[in-house]
Amino acid sequence: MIECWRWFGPDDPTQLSDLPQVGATGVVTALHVFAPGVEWPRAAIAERKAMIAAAGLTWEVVESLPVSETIKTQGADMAAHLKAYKASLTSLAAEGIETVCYNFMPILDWTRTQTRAPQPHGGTAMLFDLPTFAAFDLHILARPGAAEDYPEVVRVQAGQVHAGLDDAARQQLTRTIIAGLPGANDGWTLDDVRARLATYDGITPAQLRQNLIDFLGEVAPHAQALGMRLCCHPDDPPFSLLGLPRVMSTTDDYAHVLEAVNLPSSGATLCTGSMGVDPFFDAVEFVRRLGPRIHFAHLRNTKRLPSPDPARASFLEAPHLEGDTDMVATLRALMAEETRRRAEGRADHTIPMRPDHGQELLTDRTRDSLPGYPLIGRMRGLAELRGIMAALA
Ligand code: DNO
Repeated sequence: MIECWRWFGPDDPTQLSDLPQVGATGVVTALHVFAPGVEWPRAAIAERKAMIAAAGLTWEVVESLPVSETIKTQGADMAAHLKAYKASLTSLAAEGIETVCYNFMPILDWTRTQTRAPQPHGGTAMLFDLPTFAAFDLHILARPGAAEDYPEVVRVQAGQVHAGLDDAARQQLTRTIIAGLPGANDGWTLDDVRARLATYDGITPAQLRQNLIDFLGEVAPHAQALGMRLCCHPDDPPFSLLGLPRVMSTTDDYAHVLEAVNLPSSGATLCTGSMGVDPFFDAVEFVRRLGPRIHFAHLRNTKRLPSPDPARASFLEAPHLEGDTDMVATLRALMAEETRRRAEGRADHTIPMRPDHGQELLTDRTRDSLPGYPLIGRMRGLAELRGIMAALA
């Protein structure tokens, strides 16, 4: 595996020059200043690449080259956005960057209800609590029709959660859900979300899946010709939120889309944390079925918590070896896939991975860090994963 680290660019509180000490050789980053739908200029890509190379590291994966809402909904400017997407791919390929992660989640990217929940060991972890999310949806966003999306027991608990929130707590929850997570929709307001929700009126899961297939039908052949690998990140969490369709939540979802656009350049990001929230998800089976098309791995762990809705779990971001995913079995499967690729003579036999997220531990709590992306917590995760990889090798 190529051991990578997500770095958010020059504003990231962790410096590139720190990364050789954490043990990573590869960098996962994006040009976050460009809005979805805007072409990334080749000069800006080259500048970022040089910055990374100057620290003795390699830019292994773009995460993300975001797919605009216009593309997801097939809105009016779609042709221009697709053109920009392909142009960005062309420039990335020209700079030698071949792996590009994206997601197809409507409106909200990854979602949590608490970013720093105190843990018994003294550090903090991120949390998704379904009744708290429902309190936001039903009582803060006050989305029309939201009540139909929750069983009564969830509505009752959501009412109790909401009654216990003061103004500051309501604002905090709103920020956490819609505007607070790195790489997501920094800075949206409730009204922005309401306006965007309206653009999904009438878009069923089947339609959104078709839109994803249409998007890939356009960009995957282009990526293939450039020798690139696109890898779709799963829905996080792997179920519908705010009444929106989500279509990349299960292994079957991936199998369907990768079959529909059956090119090596159309691949998957295996994210054990996102998909592992689903009690039926089996990471080893994912690798067995889709191994040749896995272009990137996010290794992190989640622990399901009791939830009043059996179809939508609450969960905690666990230490990397302590959640519901069997990390040893997952790495064994991924490393077997690498061996298979080597035997086949594939140039991309080594799969980039990164320790995804981490709990805030020790000095993380006194440093500035982005939610989910603390230095020490992720470094602990990477160290544990490296230990497993060394033992398996
Ligand atoms: C959260 C991340 C996501 C991910 C995007 C990929 O930490 O895993 O923000 O980067 O969904 O497009």
